[in-house]
Amino acid sequence: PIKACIFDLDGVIVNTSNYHYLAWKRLTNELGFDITEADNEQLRGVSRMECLRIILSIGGVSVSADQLYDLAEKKNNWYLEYVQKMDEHEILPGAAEFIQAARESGLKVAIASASKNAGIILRRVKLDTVYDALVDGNTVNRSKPNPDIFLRSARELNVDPENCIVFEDAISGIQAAHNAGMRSIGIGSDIMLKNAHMVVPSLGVMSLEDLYSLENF
Ligand code: B16
Ligand code: MG
Repeated sequence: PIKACIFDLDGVIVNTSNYHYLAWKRLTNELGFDITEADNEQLRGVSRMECLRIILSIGGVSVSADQLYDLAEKKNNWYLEYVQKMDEHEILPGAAEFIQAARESGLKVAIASASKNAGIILRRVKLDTVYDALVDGNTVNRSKPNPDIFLRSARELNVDPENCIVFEDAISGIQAAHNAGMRSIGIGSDIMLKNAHMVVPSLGVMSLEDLYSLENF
């Protein structure tokens, strides 16, 4: 039986990826190169330091370990300026309603995000009271496709992995869910997320009935 839903944050509940993009772009411009939106797609669900490594390799730039840390902090400060301006209007269509419906039907809810800023974002959009557990980049080190973040979520909810459904927009996140022994629902393009058990363009078109149709998988 399905007992819990685990939601990724960026790309599933809010679109912070655009703010990550603007902040990374600013950093690369300072370093003398540029990144495209296609480059930004590679950064979905990837931890901050790993994103920085990917970006520097795109620009063919190498820096010392100290500089690496400073650059990541600089980007994060810019990113946080955008986040501070967020409010509940930035919740993706249907996300708040679906989470509430899931809870009302007795399912547990966790948010599992690679972001170290997940708590701040959830407060900004007023979704900080809708979950039973939050596992983020401050709690878990190994990033998706490693299953740690989802296994930790299941443990905090006191639900077995096989009874959890993961909602993810990143290929590595779908893989992490499967590595955790969980079923997955991809949010986005069904071509890109073809490995998921089900794909929907957004939570706005997802019903509890659709969710329970995964019981037999
Ligand atoms: P931070 P998610 C991820 O969020 C983003 O998709 C990814 O682009 C970002 O680098 C990562 O969080 C870390 O974010 O710099 O705020 O710690 O999709 O796992 O909710
Ligand atoms: Mg995501």
